[in-house]
Amino acid sequence: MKPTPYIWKNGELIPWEEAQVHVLTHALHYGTGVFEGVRAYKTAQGPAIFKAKAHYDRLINSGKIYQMNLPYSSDELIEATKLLIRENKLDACYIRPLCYYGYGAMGLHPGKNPIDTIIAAWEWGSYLGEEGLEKGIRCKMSSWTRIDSRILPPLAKSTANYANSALAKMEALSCGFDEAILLNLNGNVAEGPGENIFMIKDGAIYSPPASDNALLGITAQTAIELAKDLNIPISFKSIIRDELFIADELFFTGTAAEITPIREIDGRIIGSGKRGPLTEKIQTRFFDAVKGNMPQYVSWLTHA
Ligand code: PPE
Repeated sequence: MKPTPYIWKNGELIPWEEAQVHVLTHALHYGTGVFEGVRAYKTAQGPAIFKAKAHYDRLINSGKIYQMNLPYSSDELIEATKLLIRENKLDACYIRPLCYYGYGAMGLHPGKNPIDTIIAAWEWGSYLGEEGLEKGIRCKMSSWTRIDSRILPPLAKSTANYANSALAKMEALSCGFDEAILLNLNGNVAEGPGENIFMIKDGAIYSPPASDNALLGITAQTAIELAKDLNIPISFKSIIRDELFIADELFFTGTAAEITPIREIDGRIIGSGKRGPLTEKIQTRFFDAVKGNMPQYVSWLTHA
């Protein structure tokens, strides 16, 4: 990761190196933080934040689930993000907003500890590799189960949830795969450690519903809108592991992962073993839209 000049913290821009926390920060011990992952893309009119409002609204909702009253509104955080992109002179970047219980008292109840808010931005290329975007990636069915809403709320993008994701990711990589796929406690397909999953069968697209413990992904919602505009039928339904094995095409969506085809699971070749035609159609439109090349989707972009 290449440092940028500034990080936004609690209303001000501070030098990257000075954005430090105390070792007794509450969130560091107990995972009491909520965050977002956002991207800004290079467009002919300068850098544009993709679906900024949807991301910050989800951040506020993550806070709500954790009974954290975030100190800033979506609009204030969008303005802060624009300032950060401009002052860091970034054309395209990944943006990481985080609200966390800071330093104060120790003990599980965060009590009166401050809620600190930071936004960082840096250049981050393709999450699962350029080759992955084009040729598809190899996945492992995880031995870890996706968190359940009776254990940790999967719809909140909280730092605590990502211990589950990190375990799955580490296992997949140590077994020689690119990424993991997690089932939920009922044995239905949930999602990747940092991605929603989509399955294509006989010309129709399916994705697990939120009730199967998948995050309400903003890229997933975008893929749904793009598929609808292409007249491809798309719906939410519970999916079992076997259905993935015999799918025509599979792909992941995520802010970091963008739209990444899946070409193999545990040694089984998916479809033709390369990016499928419907995946490619949606992926192409996605990249055109985020770069501001499709007038019908410019409302998704907020220029910095
Ligand atoms: N599921 C999970 C568990 C998840 O973390 C993400 C985003 C998604 C689905 C896709 O959601 P969306 O970005 O709104 O389309 N994962 C973020 C963190 C990745 C990381 O490694 O850090 C991201 O993509 O920014």
